[in-house]
Amino acid sequence: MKNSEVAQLLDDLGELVEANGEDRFKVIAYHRAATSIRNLAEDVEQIWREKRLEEIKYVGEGIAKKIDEYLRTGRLELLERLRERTPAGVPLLMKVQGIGPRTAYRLSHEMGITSVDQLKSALDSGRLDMEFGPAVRESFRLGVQKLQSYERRMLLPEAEGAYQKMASYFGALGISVGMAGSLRRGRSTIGDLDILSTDTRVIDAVKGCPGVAQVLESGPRRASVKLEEGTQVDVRLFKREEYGAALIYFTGSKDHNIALRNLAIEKGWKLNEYGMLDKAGKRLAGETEEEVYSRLGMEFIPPELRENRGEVEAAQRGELPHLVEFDAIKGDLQMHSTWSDGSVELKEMARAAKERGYGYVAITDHSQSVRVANGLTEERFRRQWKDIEKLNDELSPFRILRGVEVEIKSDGSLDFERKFLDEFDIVGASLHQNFKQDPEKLTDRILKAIAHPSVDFICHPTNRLIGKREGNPIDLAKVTKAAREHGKMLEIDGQPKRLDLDEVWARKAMEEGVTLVINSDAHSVGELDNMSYGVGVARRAWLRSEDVANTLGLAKLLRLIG
Ligand code: DGT
Ligand code: CA
Ligand code: CA
Ligand code: ZN
Repeated sequence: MKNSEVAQLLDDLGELVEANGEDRFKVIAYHRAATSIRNLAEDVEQIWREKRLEEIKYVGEGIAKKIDEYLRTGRLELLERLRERTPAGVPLLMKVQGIGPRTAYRLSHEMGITSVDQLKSALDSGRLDMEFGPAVRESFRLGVQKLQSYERRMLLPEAEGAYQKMASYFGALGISVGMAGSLRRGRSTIGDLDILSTDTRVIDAVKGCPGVAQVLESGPRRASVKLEEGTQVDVRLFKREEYGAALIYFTGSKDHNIALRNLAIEKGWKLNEYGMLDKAGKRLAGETEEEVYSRLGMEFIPPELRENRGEVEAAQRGELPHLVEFDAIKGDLQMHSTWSDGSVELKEMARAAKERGYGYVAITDHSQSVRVANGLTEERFRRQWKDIEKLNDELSPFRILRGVEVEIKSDGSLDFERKFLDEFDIVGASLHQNFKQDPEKLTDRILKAIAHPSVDFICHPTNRLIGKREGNPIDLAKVTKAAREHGKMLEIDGQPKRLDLDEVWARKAMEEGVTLVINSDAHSVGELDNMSYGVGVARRAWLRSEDVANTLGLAKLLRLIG
């Protein structure tokens, strides 16, 4: 069936006609015919053979002629001519809300702006100030922002889900594949997926994978496809003896690769995605990653550490840390229930956590001033504690700790008096409100909370929301120093949109001697799985079990938080 191909052709035509500032009605006519053909049940090629094209809704004589030309010759002259005479970037610029063909033409032809990025920097640099009024520039800016937020990088669950779907499709065909790229390194955001295989069938198979919308590129040893959601997937085929070297290369990061390649060069060798060879071209290693690292004279480097942040040197000295593992986690110290803004009842959260093999959890519902999250008053907490007590009898030796995510108020004081706070088993403090304050004030609020004797840890310290909001501009160096001095913990919040502290600051905190705690911050049973994302950050931060409080058994943990 060529229906979608022909529809795409007409859409492209419409876009280019519009870019050339032609009759609005023509543009609409092309797009309308495209939609009509895309939705046809019958094969458009069959209809064409029977010379019935004009019977298709919205297809008149002119459009029928164009479809005929394309199906006969495989080309459309008008389209090619329009492509040639349309200045570069015009169709792209027209994707920005508020920019029509005339403006796009002007931006491109007169000002040499041919991409959305260039438009953005022209706006920022003031280059357009003489050309467009402030209201128009503002509307451009909003349009660019909106467009770029669609082109964002993926968060981990989306990327993992897409990968799992493809891996199980390949699995069902008996094709084994391996994950590479930023997803294997566990980065907090993922640009595209990278998949490797030694099975020659993989290149053809990926084109037929459910969810693939478009084949971007295809050759004997590589294919790039686009999924319906817009995600790009790069698939590459290697020989068995190359696979380890290929896995290292495509796992990256680029900086890590460069460091390895330079080491090989120092030894007079050559390292690339096909293997490691000596001067004479003799193969030294390549089938497995272990082989390559060991031939280079170093320990195997876990993918999470491959960022060229000292891991190569540490591996040469044999001094890589033994990274914390998911199985070492014994409990989860931040989660919410229907008492505040969670979507699941306390007893269900606790049972689900117990089923996951944890020995303890803390229920940390919000405190009273967080009204949007249905924060609890002292009186409601006391009622919640009765529930907790009953459940603890039922679930013993599993233990639910009385916890709270207490709000740090604008002046740095906490939402409850110390006397009441001391009745909780564990207190996490966080800041959800009023972060328009200046950086010193914000930092001060956190420092006060750290110094408060009832507080055990700071929840999601910077309060960033990936892709939406930068972290608060607090002085993290001061915060980690204070945490060490007061013996307080800092959290790695495992929510995929938070991952806060991030790996860089979690590592600095650890190096300062601060203990970290990894929590799910779950608001539903499924979100208890956020723990694994938090562990990923911890590993990227070089943390070992002994750096993480909730790898301790209950008795030791209680001693730690005293
Ligand atoms: P992403 O997709 O933006 O989240 O990040 P990555 O790390 O998955 O990057 P990607 O997909 O562009 O490329 C996959 C890996 O391939 C990358 O981590 C390292 C390797 N690679 C790509 N381009 C280069 C390059 O120019 N030089 C070297 N040495 N390695 C490269
Ligand atoms: Ca990638
Ligand atoms: Ca890629
Ligand atoms: Zn919170």
